[in-house]
Order: sequence, then structure tokens, then C-alpha cells
Amino acid sequence: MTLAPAPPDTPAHEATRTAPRRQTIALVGNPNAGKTTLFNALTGLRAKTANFPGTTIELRVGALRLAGESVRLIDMPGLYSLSAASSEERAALDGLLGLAPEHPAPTALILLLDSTNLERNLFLASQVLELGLPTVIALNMVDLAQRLGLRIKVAELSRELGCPVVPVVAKTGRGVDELRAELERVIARRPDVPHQPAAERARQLDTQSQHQRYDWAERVVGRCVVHPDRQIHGRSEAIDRVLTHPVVGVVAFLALMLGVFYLIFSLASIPMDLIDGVFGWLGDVAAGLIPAGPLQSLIVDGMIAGVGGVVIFLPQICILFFLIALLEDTGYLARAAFVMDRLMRRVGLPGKAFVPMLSAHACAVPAIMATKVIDDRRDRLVTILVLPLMTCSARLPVYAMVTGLLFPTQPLLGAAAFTGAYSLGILAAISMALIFKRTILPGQARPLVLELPSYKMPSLKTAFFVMLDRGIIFLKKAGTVILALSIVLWWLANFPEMQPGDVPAGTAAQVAALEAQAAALETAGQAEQAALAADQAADLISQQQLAHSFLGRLGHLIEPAVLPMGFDWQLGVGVLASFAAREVVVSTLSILYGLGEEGAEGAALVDQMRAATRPDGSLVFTLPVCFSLLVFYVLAMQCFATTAIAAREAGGWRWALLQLGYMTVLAYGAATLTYQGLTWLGAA
Ligand SMILES: Nc1nc2c(ncn2[C@@H]2O[C@H](COP(=O)(O)OP(=O)(O)OP(=O)(O)O)[C@@H](O)[C@H]2O)c(=O)[nH]1
Ligand SMILES: [Mg+2]
Repeated sequence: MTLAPAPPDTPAHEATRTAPRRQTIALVGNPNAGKTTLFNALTGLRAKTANFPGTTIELRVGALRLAGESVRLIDMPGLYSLSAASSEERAALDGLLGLAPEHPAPTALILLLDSTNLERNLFLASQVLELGLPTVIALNMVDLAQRLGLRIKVAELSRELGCPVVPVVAKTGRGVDELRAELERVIARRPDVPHQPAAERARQLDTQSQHQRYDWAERVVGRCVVHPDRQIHGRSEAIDRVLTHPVVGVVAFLALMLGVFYLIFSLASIPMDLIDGVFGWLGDVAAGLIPAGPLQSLIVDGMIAGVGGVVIFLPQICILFFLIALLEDTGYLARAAFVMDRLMRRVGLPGKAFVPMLSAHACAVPAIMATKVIDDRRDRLVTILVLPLMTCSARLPVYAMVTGLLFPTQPLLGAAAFTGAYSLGILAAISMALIFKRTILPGQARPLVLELPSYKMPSLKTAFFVMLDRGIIFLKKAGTVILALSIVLWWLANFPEMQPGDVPAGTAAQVAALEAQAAALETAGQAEQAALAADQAADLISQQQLAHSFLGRLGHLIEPAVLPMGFDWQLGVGVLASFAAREVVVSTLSILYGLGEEGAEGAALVDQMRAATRPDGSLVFTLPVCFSLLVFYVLAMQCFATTAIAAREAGGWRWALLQLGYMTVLAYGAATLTYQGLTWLGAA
């Protein structure tokens, strides 16, 4: 490695000599080598990691204490070489060379090498080392290397590369202290002569041909690594042949998702009952403390019922994210991406859309921001437009409510309905992408170039923290947006108050008859029958009150519009209210059916809903209605946050409005078709 002539002095270099500048260490390495995991281990932060190349797409800064000094540590996207191709590679390169506007140039490097992929990693190493920055090599994943039967001669490698090499296991923190010590040593040895800016050196890199670099990497590996065990490699290749098969791979993906949902259903019921119990108890306590009246109703029927109706789905959300995080860590998702890329490209979506599409299953907002990695503007627009069709976690409470109505005691059928809903979202996204590509945003999509990472044991700790983060986000939303909307909805459902004169004569007569019947039964000693009749009377009154309220009037106004989907006016109100945020439909229905069905006091929401009847006595939630409701919520765009982000990232409100419009029309049409079709088929 040649030393270049000293650079011309600039004011910046003068400053360097007089005052020691704050050290900045950048983490450089191949994609998926474990940079972010090491970054988290060194800084104590919790940046997103996954067993998938391309997880990090932006620079991220953390603080690190080294020898009593606070040092900046920058995590970067992965690089295969210093000739950057994609936008996230460019970001990493700029960060490394000190060209990123918001970040200072690194004064030292941690070059992370994946020890199970040393030869390929050394290609980048040969270029990075020529930049001449003080460098410590972290030889990561030595645990995996050991399992693969690889033995790496660390001292030999250090001699070949001309810098310290520290074996580490970033995931468990093994070797991280030694790495710190080595960093302290390297930093203490500040170069006396200001070195040439890395950017200038990078420009001189191409003197060595690629071939020479590959040859060098091969030679170094030949000298420093001893016998890889072929058998284990053979096994994971055999697994990959199955999992990336065009047909079997898709089936395996579906089966896996079915398994995940089945687990969610079977594991969540106990904590869900517990939460239900807690909110029931809270309601009872509040009802005991506060005298009956509007305030009691606000707190018990409005706030506690509204928030409780949503929070009950917390266990399902936690379990889902826990399982997905585990899955992400195994390396399976890269196989799924490979299988899906073929499908996606056929409809014109770029392979790079897979990761945003996957993360849209948590929330469309970060997913839309993650579309930055898609370089072609039209491809990016198409991806943004269809992303919210993926099932985000806000839809989960709605799915869970409907499947609970449909299949209360059959978890397998419930899981199948869930898988169906998820698949419908994906299918709709693919179809809409196809339509957009054929009409307003034509163009050819580029294939995904993706290496398949090696399989790894997932980390329970990582999964736990992912679950914690998602759970907290969900609870925060329940405690703020959902609570506020619950209060508004309660008020709309209770005011204006009904005066005796407002009750229609027919209903008044019915109520009077029921009350008389109750009194007669009471005197005859049939207490149970009497209570039933009294409940019916109370039901009639509260239903009247609801119909009389603002919400009731609004509901009746829009009822003709939702009728084709099989919805009654309460559901119509739920749908309308949930255009701000989808989960609101659950709290709306908790409030509406909770108020309207006094007799079912204390029963869980789904039980109350299952028993709900129309004025003619027929059940509200028949099979066609449930499926229509499910289809509507799979396809509808009901999230202000997403609309705002889509407008920003797509570069204009017209795109966000197009998205809102097409999704609403799609949801309405598909739900109507579902309801009418199932009714026609005679499903009850
Ligand atoms: N077995 C093992 N797994 C590790 C180790 N370090 C990281 N991993 C796993 O490797 C995967 C990739 O880790 P990340 O930290 O996301 O990798 P990255 O280099 O930041 O990846 P990009 O951001 O995509 O460039 C994750 O599943 C980690 O849990 C290690 O030392 N041993
Ligand atoms: Mg990363």
C-alpha cells in the first residue's frame, strides 16, 4: 500500500493540529456482517438489526466512551466495495469519506469482517485499508465460524492486513471489551502528520484491478483459514433449495405465516382474558365509586370501554412482533424475499420494494420512508401507492375482533382467516401495482440482487426488545388518540339527551308492556324471567337514546351508503370514525354495542356483538357481514399519519389523495361484492 503525498494545507487542517478534534469512528463492513449489532453493543442503543442485507439505510450516530473521552460512533449501511451503486451504498461511502454534510469525517475505523464469509469481505477490506485511516478489524461471528468448523488464525490475519484484529461475537458481546481496548490504543496513537483526506485516496483506488484484489483475498484466506466443514454448508444449501423453490417456497412461506397466526391465537387467549378481566374490574370499581349519571357513563362506557376494547389486543400484537423478530433473525426472510422477488418483478415492482413491503406489516409510515432505497422514481411511487394495503398492526384488533366473532372456539379457522386477510392485502397490492405500472407509471423493474445470509440462531433478547417497542407504541396510541376519540364518540352517542316526549309511541308501549310483564313475573316469584324482561325494556330505551343521539342521526344518515356492504348504522358509524385511525372502529363498537345492549353488561365485546340484533330481531353479525367487514378493513386507507407521510415522500398531495381515493373505492367495492356474493350463495 503506497503512501500518497501530503495534501495541501487548508484551514481545517490547521485546526486539526492545534486542538485535538473529537474522535469519530465509523463502522464499515459488508451488508449483514453485524455492524448494527456491534454498534448497539458498543453504545447501548437499540438500532434495528435483522439477518438481512440492507437493514440499515442511513447513517446513525451514537456516543461511546473510550479512555475517558467521548467518541462519536457512526453506524452505516453495508458496502460490498468502494464503488457505490445504490443510494444506501452511496450514503455509506459519503459517511466513510467525510462527504456526508451532517456528519464529520471519521478519524478512525472499525472494519467489521464476517468470519464466515471472509474472502468476500476481504475485497472491501483491501480497499478500505488503502484509505489509510487508523483501523481496528473486528472479526465478527466467530461463534458461527466455529460451528461451521472454520479455524481462523487471528495473529496471521493481523499480520497480513497490517492492523489489529479482534475476534468478536457482536450478538452476545463477547470480545467487545477487547475491541474497546484496541480502539483506545489506536486512537492514542494519533498520527503526527495530518493524513491525506480519505476522499482523495478513494479516487486513487483503481490502480489495483479487481482481479488482483480477489486474488489477494483468496491468498489471505488460504493462509489464515483452516478447513471449512463441507457438511454443514451442504445442509443449508439443501434447505435453501426447498425454501427458494418457485412453488414450494411460496407454499412454505404461507404455511409459516399460518403457523405464526395459529400460535398467536393459541397463546394470546390467556393474557387477553386477563386484560379483559382487569378492564371489567376497573369498570366495576369506577361504577362503584362514581354515582350513576353522565360522569359514570363517560368513564365506564366511554373511556374504560373504549380503551379496553383496543388494549385487549395487546398480547396478539406482542406475540406477532416477537415471532416476526425471531424469524427475521434466522435469515429466513432473505429466502422469502428471493421467492417473492420473482412474483413481484412479474408485476413490475422492484425487488428492493420487498423490505419496505415487509416492514409495512408493522406500520406503513416507516415503510414509506424506507422506500428511499428504490432508485427509480416511478418504481418508488408505485411502491408507496400500494404499501398501505399490507396488513399493519393497527388492523390487527379489527381482524381479531372479526375472527373472534366468526370462529370463537376454532383457532385453526381463525388463523386461516388471518392468513387470508394478510394474503388479500398482498394480492391487492400486487394487482394494484400491476395496474399502476400498466397505466400511469410505466417502466421495467430491476431484479433484486441479494445474497442469502447464513442461517442463525435467533436472539430472544433482540426479539424481546422489538416486542417491547411495538407494545409501547401500541399502548401510547391507545392512551392518546384512541382515548380522545373514545371520549368524543361517547359524547356524540349520549347527546342530545332523550326527553320522555321523544320516544315513539310504539316503543313506549312496548317498554310499558315489558315493564308490566316484569312486575307480574316478579310477584309470581320467577325472578330470572322478570330480570330478562326488565333487561329487554332497558335495552329498548338505550337503543332509542342511541338512535336519538348525534351519532345515531349521523349513522342513520349514512346507512343507505353502507347498506350494500351489509352494515347497519352502528357499523357505518364505526367505519366513518375509523378514517382517522383504523383501531377506532373497535372502540366505537365497544361504546355503541356496550351502550345499546344493557342486558349484556360485563360480557366481552365480541359476545355482546355476537348477540346484537337489528330492530327486526335478526342478528347483525352474520357470516356475510363479518367477511365483508374484514375485506373492507384489509383494503381501506384509514390512517391520517400514512396519508401525511405519503404526501411528503411522494412529493405531492395528489399522490396521497389518489391513494386514499383508490383504496376507499377498492374497499367499498370488494366489501359489497363479498357481502352480496355470500348472501346470494345463501351463507347465513
Ligand atoms: N451468530 C451471530 N450472529 C450475529 C453476530 N453479530 C450479528 N449477528 C446477527 O447477524 C444479523 C445481521 O446483523 P446486523 O447488525 O443487522 O448487520 P448489519 O451489518 O448492520 O447489516 P446491514 O445494516 O444490513 O448492512 C442479525 O441477525 C444479528 O443478530 C454474531 O457475532 N454472531
Ligand atoms: Mg445495520
